[in-house]
Amino acid sequence: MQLYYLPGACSLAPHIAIREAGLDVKLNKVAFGAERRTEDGRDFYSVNPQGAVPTLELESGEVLTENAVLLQYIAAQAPGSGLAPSEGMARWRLLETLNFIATELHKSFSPLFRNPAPEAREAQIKLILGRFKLLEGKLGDQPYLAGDAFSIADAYAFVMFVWASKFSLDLSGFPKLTAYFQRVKARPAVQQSLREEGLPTA
Ligand SMILES: N[C@@H](CCC(=O)N[C@@H](CS)C(=O)NCC(=O)O)C(=O)O
Repeated sequence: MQLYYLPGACSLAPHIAIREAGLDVKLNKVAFGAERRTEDGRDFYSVNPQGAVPTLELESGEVLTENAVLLQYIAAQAPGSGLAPSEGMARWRLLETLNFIATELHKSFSPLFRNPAPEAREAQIKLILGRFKLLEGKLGDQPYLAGDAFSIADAYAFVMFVWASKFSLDLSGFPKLTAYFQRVKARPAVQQSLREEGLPTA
């Protein structure tokens, strides 16, 4: 399969999940400029009409979009990896957390990428910090969001941490969450993904 990505964007989540699962992938870095071009020079809109990453092209040629769906697809390709509980309440809790990250956290960062005026920025950061507090509540005293094992929800949550660092958000009020993000960051698959995207690993 082929993952279309932009370094440090939300496509880092499926990238991490693929590395955690040990699946084969061709990484295709998309250039976001006046046009959007794949690494091999194609118009990215011809692959995904939305022009957004992550986009996953399967061996069959089918194209899958929407991060929370891609992550579940990747977990399903490696059932032994434990990246997603496949049954019981644990499965529904994982889907709940994935959806929370996608709709409440991920999208609340979007205005920050558009360089808002200082007041709007402050208000948005307050909103985001409130959502990190909720995420910390979901984590509780567990090592990972779904319990003892790393899951696709952790891959997605980690991107939110990368963005929090990018925008210098103060997460010091969330000690459990920051310790958790450091735990995720130390994982070999996460380190590999960061290196492959040319992002800081320390
Ligand atoms: N609904 C999509 C949104 C993905 C998304 O927001 N991707 C961003 C990068 S993190 C992007 O490519 N934005 C460019 C654009 O939408 O024009 C998903 O959940 O995967």
